[in-house]
Amino acid sequence: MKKAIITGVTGQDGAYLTSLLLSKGYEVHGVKRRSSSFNTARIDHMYVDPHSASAQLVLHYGDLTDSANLIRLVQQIQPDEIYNLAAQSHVHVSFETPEYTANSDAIGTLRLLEAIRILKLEEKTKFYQASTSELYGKVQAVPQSETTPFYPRSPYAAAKLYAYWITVNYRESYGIFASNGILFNHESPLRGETFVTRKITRAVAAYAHGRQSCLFLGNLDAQRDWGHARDYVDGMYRIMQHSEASDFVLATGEMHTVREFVELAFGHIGISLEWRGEGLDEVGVRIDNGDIVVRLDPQYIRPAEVDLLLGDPSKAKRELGWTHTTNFTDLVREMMEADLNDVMPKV
Ligand code: NDP
Ligand code: GDR
Repeated sequence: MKKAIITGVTGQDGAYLTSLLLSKGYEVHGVKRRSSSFNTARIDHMYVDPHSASAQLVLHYGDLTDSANLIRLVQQIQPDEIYNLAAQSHVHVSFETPEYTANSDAIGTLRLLEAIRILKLEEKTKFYQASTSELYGKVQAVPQSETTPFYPRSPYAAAKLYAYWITVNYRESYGIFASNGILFNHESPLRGETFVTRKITRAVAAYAHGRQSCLFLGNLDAQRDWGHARDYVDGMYRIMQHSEASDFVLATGEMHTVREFVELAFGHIGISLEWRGEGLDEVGVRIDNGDIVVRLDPQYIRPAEVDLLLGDPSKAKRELGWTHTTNFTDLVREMMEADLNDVMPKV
């Protein structure tokens, strides 16, 4: 039985990846942070009493800012694979907490790679780094592939840039099977509530239920290549089973604006919108009755924005046989249905 460590097991991708690896017969060791309230809602249904012989998911306390803890866990578990998904993953929040973001997202990655090296597990333990399309930042070329130059635009992206290169460096220096997945935005009903897609689907569902009258957003013109998290964790797994360590873009190759996402979400509850006004005075208006249901709020505008991300996943398709299966319309529909029913799907 293969053993995998997943850092960030309580997050969106952690939940989908845990489900995938358990279905493949792995013993999964998830690293979760101590919290004053429960933070395991996304994975609770997969957890069985550790006293049971069928327990394949083990949870450990840990934190990417704590080297001793990470070394001890890697030593104790002796994993075949480590998926480093843990991060302060919110781009806007990283402008408020730049030092913490660097510590967890950049140095945290180094700490895990060092654990592999210190414990002499270079031959045994494969390493996956959750790299991101945010590395491309200020647009240098469209679409973006493994060879497009990086230009980070936030403390988050700058921290992830270090993590990307230290992963490459440990592969080249010590022969560790260490790969980067450069993943474009991926969403699901399990997406964190403050990322724009989930913020929109929750607000539109609350509107449908009469609990919220207006949705406040920032830059409606930002364009993203949005896929489904379920497809992307399958890509992570394939990256780790590939014959050699390398870096791969995972993306849909299709791009939409935040505005289109809003229109589709309202369309799902039978409401058509038109946009009136300009700049920060722009509003989204119901065509049938003239109610303003979307307004802009400058607090959601970032100090530096990433205007446009569009991925070219041809290398992943060619070498891993990976492609996305859920399109944009189906993604919005699935997220809307979950939020309208107020259920967190058991993935
Ligand atoms: P989430 O924000 O949903 O999950 C992040 C996870 O990291 C949570 O489990 C969180 O714990 C944990 N975490 C945060 N800080 C620490 C820390 N210091 N020590 C240990 N654990 C920590 O992110 P996603 O699941 O969406 O993304 C997974 C990874 O992929 C992240 O690294 C993200 O940056 C990256 N990524 C995501 C993309 C996306 O579109 N989703 C695209 C490209 C990259 P807790 O639950 O306690 O907060
Ligand atoms: P992103 O995702 O920054 O791409 O990072 P997010 O959903 O936060 O923003 C996408 C775009 O929407 C614009 N936007 C808003 N964003 C938020 N959060 N809230 C708003 O009210 C709002 N209004 C407009 C943003 O300005 C932005 O342009 C995500 C994270 O998962 C990262 O961890 C990951 O690395 C990248 O995707 C790829």
